[in-house]
Amino acid sequence: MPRMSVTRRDFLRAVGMGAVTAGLASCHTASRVSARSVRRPNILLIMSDDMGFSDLGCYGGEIHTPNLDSLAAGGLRFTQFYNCARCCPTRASLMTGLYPHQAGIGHMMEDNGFNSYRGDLNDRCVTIAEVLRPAGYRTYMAGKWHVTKHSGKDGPKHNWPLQRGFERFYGTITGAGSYYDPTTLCRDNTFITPENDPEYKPQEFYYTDALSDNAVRYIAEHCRQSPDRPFFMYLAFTAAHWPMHAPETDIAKYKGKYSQGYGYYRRQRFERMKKMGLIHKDWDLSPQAGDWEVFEPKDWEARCVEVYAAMIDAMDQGIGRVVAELKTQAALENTLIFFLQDNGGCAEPMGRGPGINKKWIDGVADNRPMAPDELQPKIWPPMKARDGRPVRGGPGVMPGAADTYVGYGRNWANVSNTPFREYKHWVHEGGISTPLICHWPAGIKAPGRLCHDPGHLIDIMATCVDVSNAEYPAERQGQKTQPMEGMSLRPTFERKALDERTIFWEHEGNRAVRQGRWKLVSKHPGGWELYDIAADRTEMHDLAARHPDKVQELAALYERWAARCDVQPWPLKKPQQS
Ligand SMILES: [Ca+2]
Repeated sequence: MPRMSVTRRDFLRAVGMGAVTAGLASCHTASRVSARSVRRPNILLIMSDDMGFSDLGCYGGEIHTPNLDSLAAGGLRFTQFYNCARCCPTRASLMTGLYPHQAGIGHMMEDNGFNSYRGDLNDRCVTIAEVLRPAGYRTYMAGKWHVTKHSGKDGPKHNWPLQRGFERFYGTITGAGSYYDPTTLCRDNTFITPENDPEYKPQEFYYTDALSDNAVRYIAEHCRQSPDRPFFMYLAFTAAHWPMHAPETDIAKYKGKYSQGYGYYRRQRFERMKKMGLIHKDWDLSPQAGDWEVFEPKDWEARCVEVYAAMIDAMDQGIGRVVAELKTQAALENTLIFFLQDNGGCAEPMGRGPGINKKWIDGVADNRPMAPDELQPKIWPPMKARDGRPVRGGPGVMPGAADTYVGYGRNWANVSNTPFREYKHWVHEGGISTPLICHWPAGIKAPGRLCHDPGHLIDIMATCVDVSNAEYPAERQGQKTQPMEGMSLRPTFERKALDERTIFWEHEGNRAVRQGRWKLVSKHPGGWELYDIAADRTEMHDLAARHPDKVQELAALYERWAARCDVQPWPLKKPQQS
């Protein structure tokens, strides 16, 4: 059982539900529901934050993820699934089935003046929850939202989860913060703190555990209140985004496990991935970032990735508790579970600069402990922990506890993204490649398979609409909606191929087009590079000079897409007032 979070029994007792679930034989099963809804699965959409393509055990990593590995073994793993390279655009695209710019989130949470860059979901898009709820689904969310610029406690809240189709919400409106005191922590529409939430009283608050525990609670409540209806749940973990925060008991499992340096683990992952069939044996390994031999202090650098691994381990344990609850409720068989990641491993140097520690400590005005109702105003330092300690960072500050704030840095992100190039922000394969695990015993044939068809976040909406028999609305609140961009992944569940199509990316001027085996890609402000992804997915052999016609053809497709989605040149300039 989890060491910090409450046990399931304690938690259910705390919310007055212990006896209820004990007597419940099944939830949403054939004996209880109409023939039509029997065919409609529950949908559990799980997303993690700032992880690389090969971190999970079932994608070649050495991190202990037995629960996700088990879902993979009983389901389907995609080897060429793609996100949008960054938190906000990915979440906008995932929730709406559109490209991020079409949903109004072409960049992050700031309003850049263009309709495609408002930093707020627009009124011409709908969320998966808004589509499934009218079809009879109950809708729940636990986790990180990050698709509105209005993240203050008083809103406006028109784009908060409850106003965007979810009936219940526990999580954070904004995108980063302490795992022991998350900024913008909410229950439904109300800001709370880890100390003043009457509905959740763990021995020690840790955000990843809190999300898992509340997801378990929502499933139990659902099966008690609405056993004849399916549910849609969006469980958006912030693991393993910086800061590297994890319970000491989980970190201890990884003590000394990364002492051999970056290259060793990259080579190990590369070989395992080839054996597992996730990558082709003839692809080159992308260039090494960092030299372990000269890096100092090594014990600090190793500690950073030990905590990173522990964060993923804790998330996997939580997913295990969620799956166990589905089993207890006899609902696992007909629940379609997706697991995916929002962008590639993160090379941002947060909390790693040699001069920051003094600045951060000096930046905290007082060391008074925070009152139980006092909201954490900061998403990064200078800030203090709830007990008043100033938060520290920089080389030598061992991360993990609430008074530390450190990222794991570029060199470990390079390991996370093995075997690919680049990171979060960029649209080379290291920035946009994600695992996608689909698990649905009642709906996926030949479990344990890999699927090599390319897919993208936009396909999740289309798949949800397909399996739920929901109707994608032509209008929302009197505004005409934009049509879905993606295609249902359901054929892959039945061992059929997806139709070929063209997929596009733009983030901060980094651009890409994927069509069949070809990918045209550019790292801002550079020119186009062309890769044959079937032969060279690690993007080591640029064929642009050899195939100028192909470059021209794909570039023209990109320009047409960019115009259609109102993608603006980077860096953005405020539009001229007329
Ligand atoms: Ca992210």
